[in-house]
Amino acid sequence: KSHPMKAAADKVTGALRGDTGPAEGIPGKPGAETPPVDEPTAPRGPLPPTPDQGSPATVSPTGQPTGADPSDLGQAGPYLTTAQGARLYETDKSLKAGARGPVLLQDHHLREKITHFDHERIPERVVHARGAAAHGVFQGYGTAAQVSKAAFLAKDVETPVFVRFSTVLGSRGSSDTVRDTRGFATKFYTAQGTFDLVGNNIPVFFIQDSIKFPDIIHAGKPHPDREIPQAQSAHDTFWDFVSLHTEATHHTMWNMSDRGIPRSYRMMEGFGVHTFRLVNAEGQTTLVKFHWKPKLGVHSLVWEEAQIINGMDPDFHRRDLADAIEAGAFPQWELGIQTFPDNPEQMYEGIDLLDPTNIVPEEIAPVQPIGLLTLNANPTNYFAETEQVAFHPGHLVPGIDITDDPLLAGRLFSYLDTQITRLAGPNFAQIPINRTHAPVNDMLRDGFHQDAVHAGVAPYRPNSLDGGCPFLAGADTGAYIEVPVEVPAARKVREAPATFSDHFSQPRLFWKSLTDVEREHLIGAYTFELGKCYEQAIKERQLKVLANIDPQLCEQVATGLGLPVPEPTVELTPVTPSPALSQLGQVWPPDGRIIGIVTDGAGDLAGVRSVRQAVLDAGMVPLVIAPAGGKLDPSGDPITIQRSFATARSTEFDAILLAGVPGPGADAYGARDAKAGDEAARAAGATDPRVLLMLSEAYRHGKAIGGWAGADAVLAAAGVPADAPGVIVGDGGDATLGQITELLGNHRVWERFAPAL
Ligand code: HDD
Repeated sequence: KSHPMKAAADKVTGALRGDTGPAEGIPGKPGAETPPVDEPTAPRGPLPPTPDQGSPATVSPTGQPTGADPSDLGQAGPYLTTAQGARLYETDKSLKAGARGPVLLQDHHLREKITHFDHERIPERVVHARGAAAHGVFQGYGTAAQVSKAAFLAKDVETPVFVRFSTVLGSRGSSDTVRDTRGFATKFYTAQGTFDLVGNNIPVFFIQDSIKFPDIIHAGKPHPDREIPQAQSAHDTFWDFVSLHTEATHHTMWNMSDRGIPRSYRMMEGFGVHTFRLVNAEGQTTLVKFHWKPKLGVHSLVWEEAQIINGMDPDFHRRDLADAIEAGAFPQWELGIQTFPDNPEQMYEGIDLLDPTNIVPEEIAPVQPIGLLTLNANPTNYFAETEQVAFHPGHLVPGIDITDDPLLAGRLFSYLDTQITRLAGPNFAQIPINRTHAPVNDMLRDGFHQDAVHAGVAPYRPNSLDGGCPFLAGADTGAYIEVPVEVPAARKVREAPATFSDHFSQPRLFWKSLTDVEREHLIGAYTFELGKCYEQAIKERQLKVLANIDPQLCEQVATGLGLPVPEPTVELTPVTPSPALSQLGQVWPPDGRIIGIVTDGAGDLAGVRSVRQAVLDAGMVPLVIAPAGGKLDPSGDPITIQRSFATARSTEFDAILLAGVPGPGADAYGARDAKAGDEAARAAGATDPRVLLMLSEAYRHGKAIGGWAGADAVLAAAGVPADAPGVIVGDGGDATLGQITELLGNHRVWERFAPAL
């Protein structure tokens, strides 16, 4: 049978056989004629994947109907079978010699079931083990055409994507809201091959050279003796390392800032970190830094809130992402680039672009939008997709190339290497989530978990037996060709350039660019984390690092630790603040924010109904909270209760509305809440303590609070001044909600945090 490639290949076999010089007619070689692109790249075997790697959208996590094809469901047929397809008559009882007798070794079904189960887990990622992911689409704006020939960046081209967010330090089962860097890894399934942008929510990195990656990770992970603490940097080995290794100062500072505890994956920026090199159709190159800008704004938790959530809902970010997508509130980010001329020095305004501990302020190199990312589908199966997805910074497409950033170099080795252990062999590119959407025609063969049944006898090139050799592509036929950059004559050395040695002026720039509230949070974080260290010498050494950033920062942390304030050892050079580094000062849409509506379940149901509708109309998510679960007004026009007083906690809500909760002196307990222990409180006419806790926390965490119908008394009982900023006691639901919505534009009521600075 003639292989589809054969005709095209025959054209060149003659030229190739025994020929070592440039072959006539081979694309990419000088003077070559261009054959049709698809012929030499025709796929073989079971690849390529389905047109869309998206989930079949069969089963919704909450059981919503998804219009699934029954054949896509977990249980596809009427009979349970073994892995070999033999139908089973019993799966709950082992094969025994008599009902009370010993279990028989010949029970193949028992052994197959248990053996498979025994091997269900694979090693977790050595870093970024905990994550959550979603499918989506990227749409190019076409604005990058001048600087990159990448086809997926062209105007209106839609490219399927899979994005995985993660924490770095914790194990797979750790908590979402720990203080840590967040991974933001995007797989673009482009027509020219897969492009992975494997970034973080922090634009700089701890180290300037990948050879130090094991050091920083060993220091950040739990102590090797007791394996504590889990998923956090508040311990001796982390601070020991970063205080000794001052190039980590900038990244550490971002971790201690509000960026280390994002409110949601949907509300964080992403950064490619390294400087990349783009190349356009004319072969001209431009250096760039990639940025993801969230449409919902950049928001964070406050520290106490993050800690409460660790216990209340360790899956907070994972749930938030999945719920938003399921509700149709698709999160969006704009991809943007900062562009710099590709000069031989690779410096911009005195900033070394190859040093990954540097940012370039947006004020001197604006971020120019080049496309839109929309996440619109949850994974169908966590293991198959989120756990098995394998990213790699070396997955590049024509138009995007790398620079000589020494941190990137080691990454280009590490990601492929780590997957071979994690995904058990070299064939993980065949796992559905990792399959490229471009036709594949490689000569990689065999190995563990080989899924393809490759035909032919000649997986080598040149050959004459298997229909000839596949063509090599050229620039005009879509080949990935590395930019032929000049490598300056040099000596072989283990050295860093002198420009890599300023470790303090960029952290100072960050500090100076923050508002007072953000600085206060940063001081609090340093004080907390260093306060958790046992070794005095480590705290003192880190204070010396802080003294080299800013005297005020150092002094405040030293005061919190009860330690003397050291003198700086470097000159504190002045910096020009970059307002873009602050998370405050911009107004964002309230879309998708979560509003808790608290009711006693008996009072103002009309108010609950109307405010609930108004929240929905404003594009936000209302959650009705009542003393017990079920429905309000079950026999009339029922309202579903989403949270009871037992399951609700302030941390889940961006704002709280009191829609009729009796204050002290009234009977605060609905008839359904008849716990014996509450009798005394009921007799005293107290408001439910869980409602009071919710209000006092929301107040302390700077959240908007609204209410009517007796709200004053409840607020007073919770210690919330009714005339405090961001507390609105009105007489009607809609007007109050309008004011709350406005407050949410700033994310929190910042005036309530009274900075001591
Ligand atoms: Fe890395 C995973 C981001 C430096 C070695 N890294 C990993 C993930 C993200 C990043 C988001 C998770 C991917 C996923 O969701 O599957 N890493 C970064 C960024 C870095 C960085 C933004 C600096 C700019 N990483 C870095 C260095 C090395 C690694 C210097 C090693 C020399 N990273 C890995 C890894 C991981 C990984 C060991 C673990 C699991 C994986 O790759 O697939 O290869």
